Amino acid sequence: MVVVDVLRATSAMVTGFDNGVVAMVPVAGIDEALSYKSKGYLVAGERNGERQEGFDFGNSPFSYVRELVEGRKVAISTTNGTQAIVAAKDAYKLVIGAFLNISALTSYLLEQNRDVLVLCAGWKNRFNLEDSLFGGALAERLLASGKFEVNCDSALGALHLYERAKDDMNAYLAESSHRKRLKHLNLAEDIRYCLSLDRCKSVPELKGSELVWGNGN
Ligand code: 3SL
Repeated sequence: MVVVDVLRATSAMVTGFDNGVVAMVPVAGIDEALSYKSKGYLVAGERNGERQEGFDFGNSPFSYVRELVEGRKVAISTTNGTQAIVAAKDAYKLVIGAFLNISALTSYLLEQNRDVLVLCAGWKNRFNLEDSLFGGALAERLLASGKFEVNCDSALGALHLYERAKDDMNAYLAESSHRKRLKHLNLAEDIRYCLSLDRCKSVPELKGSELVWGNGN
């Protein structure tokens, strides 16, 4: 199972690992996240895009600077991304996807040689475009290997969307709800970064209740 929340939870996670985070605990609730402070964790995340009181930082990938996070553990709670992870925690294997790590993730999945299910976090239990674009991008790469086939309309739909959008995803998403939401919060730089490909090498994997670096590094 690949969990994705392109804007911005899973993009922040892979950036964190690439910058030296050693483990992340995704939790559903704000108080639960804050309870990790006394155990020496940094606490990160947001509700409706905004950092919560008592959190060390919000959900911007740019908050995960090496000087701050290297060697640290992070407890993270977000509006949708961590909810999806918690909901899927019993999957055979759960890994984190983003455009930022899509090549590393593709290699990892090809090595596993198992069926792949993409769980799009969406927004408050609703469809969103950006996570579906990621699903299409990943399906395109897996199909190109010749080792996978697509047997469901949701993957086909995602592939068609990605085909339309891939030359300029930022422009394609101009009218999408979460892009507009983040733009109002002055997060245009976050959006541009989260839509860029292959800036990270980590594939975080859930082991017990913690995400750790799951692929070779
Ligand atoms: O919903 C989430 O998990 C977040 O990624 C939302 S936000 O981009 O931080 O607003």
